Amino acid sequence: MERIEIDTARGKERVPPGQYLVGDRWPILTYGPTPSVDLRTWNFTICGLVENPLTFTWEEWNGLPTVEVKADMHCVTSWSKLDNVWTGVPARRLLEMAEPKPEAKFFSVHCDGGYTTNAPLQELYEEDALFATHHNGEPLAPGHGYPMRLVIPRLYAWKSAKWVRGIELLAQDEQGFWENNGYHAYGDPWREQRYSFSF
Ligand SMILES: Nc1nc2c(c(=O)[nH]1)N[C@H]1C(S)=C(S)[C@@H](COP(=O)(O)O)O[C@H]1N2
Ligand SMILES: [Mo]
Repeated sequence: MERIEIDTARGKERVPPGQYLVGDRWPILTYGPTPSVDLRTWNFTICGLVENPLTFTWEEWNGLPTVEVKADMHCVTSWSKLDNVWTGVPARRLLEMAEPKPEAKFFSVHCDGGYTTNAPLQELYEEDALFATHHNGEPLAPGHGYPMRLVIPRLYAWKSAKWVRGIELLAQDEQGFWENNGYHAYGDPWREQRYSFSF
């Protein structure tokens, strides 16, 4: 397995402005109830502007190559959790298999429970973006996204969708749940892109 240790801050100050550290604690931040997931019917799809739309069963998903990524996590509500070790499928490997069309510039994420989020497609090519099944060597707890979540460490954690079931590649940006409710479309913690309005 490939192992990547990420300087999430990319040489900038490690903890972004306005954030505090939670130490070993790991808050659960979910809008609505924790969905219960049945692995026998679970699948994951990649669709939209791709040459090869793909669907994986849980068994197929577990046959894909994995990576281990050590990275920090920053929630827009101001907590940060450092040095998380995530294990899962590198997002860029998935894109290689699906072959995005040239006009694909954004993606939208769909989750059990109806949550959605969005970002530029470029974010999924970053070496630390992955679809994770494990955190610090343990399968994800139900509240943290079991069986699988997206992790995009360089953006605020609302982009790291839990219980993820699919991504759709798009030519135009399509706002997700929090983006439609006042959060920033992009969400860079070092630029404090918390909200799409200013006070
Ligand atoms: N499906 C789904 N994913 C989600 C959320 C959610 O409400 N539903 N909350 C987001 C927010 S706001 C944050 S900060 C992180 C928190 O992840 P955690 O609960 O594992 O700490 O999950 C993100 N992913
Ligand atoms: Mo959050």
